[in-house]
Amino acid sequence: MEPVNAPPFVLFRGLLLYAIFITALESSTVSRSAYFTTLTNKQLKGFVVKRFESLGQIWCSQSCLKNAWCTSTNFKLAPKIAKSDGKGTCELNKHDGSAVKENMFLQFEEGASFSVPLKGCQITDSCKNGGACLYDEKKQTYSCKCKPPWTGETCAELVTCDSHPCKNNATCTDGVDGYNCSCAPGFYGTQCEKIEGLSCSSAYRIIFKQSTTESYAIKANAISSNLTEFTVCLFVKRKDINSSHYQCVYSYAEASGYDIGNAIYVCLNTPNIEINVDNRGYSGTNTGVKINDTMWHHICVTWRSTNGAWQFYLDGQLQSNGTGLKENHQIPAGGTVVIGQDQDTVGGGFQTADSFGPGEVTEVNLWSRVLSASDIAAQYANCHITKVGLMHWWEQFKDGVSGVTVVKP
Ligand SMILES: [Ca+2]
Repeated sequence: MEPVNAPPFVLFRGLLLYAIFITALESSTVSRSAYFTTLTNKQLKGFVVKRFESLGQIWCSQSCLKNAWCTSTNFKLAPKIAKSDGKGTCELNKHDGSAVKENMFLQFEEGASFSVPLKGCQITDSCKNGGACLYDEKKQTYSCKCKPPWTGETCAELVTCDSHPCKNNATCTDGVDGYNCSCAPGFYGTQCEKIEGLSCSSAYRIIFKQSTTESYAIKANAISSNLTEFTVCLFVKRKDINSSHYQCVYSYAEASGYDIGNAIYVCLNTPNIEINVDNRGYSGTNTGVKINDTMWHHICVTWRSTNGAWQFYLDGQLQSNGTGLKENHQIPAGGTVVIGQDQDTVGGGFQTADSFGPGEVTEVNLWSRVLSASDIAAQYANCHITKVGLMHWWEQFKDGVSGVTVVKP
């Protein structure tokens, strides 16, 4: 994540458009300061909310700033008697843009001045060095969201290695143009915040230290209606590809009565990745695909009752497919999804030989439809998780973790 500098600060308010408009109309009488536009010998009539004696124009403008509703001021110098010293009458106005645009409300008034303050994101270059200006209409404040390596209220200060800007065990070096991160293997980006092969680096991840029945994420009642088709996708990283365990990374089981069966499973290591629907003790379907490195990978399995058609995608590409996998079957609703284990009973019956680890998992989602190839490619490339037909989603597993480490982005 880019650093966000959020100390909001107020400048004079108003709209630059008005200033341009007024300049064109009243060019001979316009004067501008850094932060507000002023028309001399003018007053806005009919919008005064508050009137009081003020020490001067500046104080009048500051009073306007202190009142969120104030949109402009009229200031009129007191008659030039002894020691008036710039004092005068301050009026705070409240109106919308049309009041100023329609010049009819602006009337000649000798010795008066009408001011529309400018502020925040309306002032060019409020945020330096490519920083984004975020305006809070309600609070009438703004803040800058700086681009690395810049920081500070207006993004004018350079971030240095002192603030540890480099992530994921990167090496940081200070330079004249700011810090420079040298990323550890598997990471990239200005701050090494991005993970190779894992577009969804903004989601939490769960780490399985080893193959054990104690480590999993679980969600009961994960599927709310019977499925005649589905897609399950996840990002997974193995840390030991020589493990002989089954490495079941996803299983769905429901209570309609079988001992060692899952309604859906995906196991990584059998020796190719194996998927199954309603297995009831039968062996699964060999996808012919395997993960034989320790990088992040994206997996999607699709299945359709019609013809029992299935597809297996790895890293956004269709790798294998087939038919005859539980043709005309319906997957019953109401069961439990476990990530990192094979279920031999609903929500339990875990065996170390079937468990996943060591490795990491993130963004495990299930849809009640067969996603298109482009949906799946977009998910792999940009972490675009389509909401259409989403049946269970990753955030729902956050409260169901056990024996794993949850890593926040
Ligand atoms: Ca088992």
